[in-house]
Amino acid sequence: MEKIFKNSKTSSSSSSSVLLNDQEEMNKKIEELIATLPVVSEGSVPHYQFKGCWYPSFAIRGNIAADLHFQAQDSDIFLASPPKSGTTWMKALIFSIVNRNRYPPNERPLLSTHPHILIQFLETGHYRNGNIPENLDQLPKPRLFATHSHYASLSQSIRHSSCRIVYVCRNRLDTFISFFHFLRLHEKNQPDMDATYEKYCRGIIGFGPFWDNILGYWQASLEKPEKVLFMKYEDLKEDLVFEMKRLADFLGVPFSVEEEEEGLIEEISRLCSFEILKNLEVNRTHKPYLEGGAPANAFYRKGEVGDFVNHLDPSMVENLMKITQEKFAGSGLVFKYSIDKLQNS
Ligand code: PAP
Repeated sequence: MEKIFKNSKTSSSSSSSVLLNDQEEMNKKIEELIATLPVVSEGSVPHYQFKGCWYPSFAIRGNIAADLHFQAQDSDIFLASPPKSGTTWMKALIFSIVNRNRYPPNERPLLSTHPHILIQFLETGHYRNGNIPENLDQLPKPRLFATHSHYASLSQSIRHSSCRIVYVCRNRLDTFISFFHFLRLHEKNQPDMDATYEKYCRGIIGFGPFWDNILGYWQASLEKPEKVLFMKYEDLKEDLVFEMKRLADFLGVPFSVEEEEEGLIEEISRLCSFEILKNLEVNRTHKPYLEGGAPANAFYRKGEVGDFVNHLDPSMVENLMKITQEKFAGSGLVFKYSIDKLQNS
């Protein structure tokens, strides 16, 4: 079991109300703050706890920088998700829905650009390594961003502006298996299934604990449905057209009757499908999609609901189901573990 170290210099893990615009000052502030955070150093990379969320070392500086610098605009759209929950798919869908009238079908940017480039993460993209980006104001409106952070750890301007947040999550068993395979694909030291599972169940995993990640957005979606749309991977798999209409309505760009009749929803859903995206040249390569990022093809594995049965033994399934049920008790949250049998929990 890992030791969690807490530096006792200060307990400052809250965001500053003063925005930092100077890179040198930013670097100093980040290092000062990091020195105060609880850290778990065992495993593939150290994890730091900031505002209740565990950040892998490659994301913590970017997250703090975004927290101290990013200013949301009312028209911004955020995609939030725990890792391995359908982020890549939702990036493709959101980008395509919002920009559907900007490009003819054969010039859709998705055909030549990785979804993770079209909508970049704040913490590992725009603010990568704590760098202050220069071009945020020049991004086309609405600006599209992504984050794996918890709702409670989003900067105040994101939570309190009128920007919209789409949240996608997935049943915990498939998410775990997807995560484990992702680590196996690109970690130098091959991860051990039991050790990874144990950390996952304790919540000390990138952007975990998963229950806080999910419950924060679930609660926000119930309190502010005009601000947070809560979606599930399994629902997308089951009825994509229905979910795409729900998404477009929420984003304020509903599909018109003419668009529906022309088959535009089906055209976009096909373009964003696992089979099409996975086989595009830009997504097939083993090269990182972004300098220092994971290989472009690591985001497409099987894309199925229920694959966990092929990898987890029954006691692991039972234990994770039990944790999920306990953590989500009373919330009204239910997940599907198999599309065919509609087995809920
Ligand atoms: P990220 O958090 O690192 O960005 P994310 O995209 O959320 O990863 O999750 C990857 C999972 O989504 C993979 O699931 P699997 O390991 O169980 O196969 C990946 O295959 C799946 N995925 C990616 N694109 C699609 C898509 N277009 N349709 C359905 N599933 C997809």
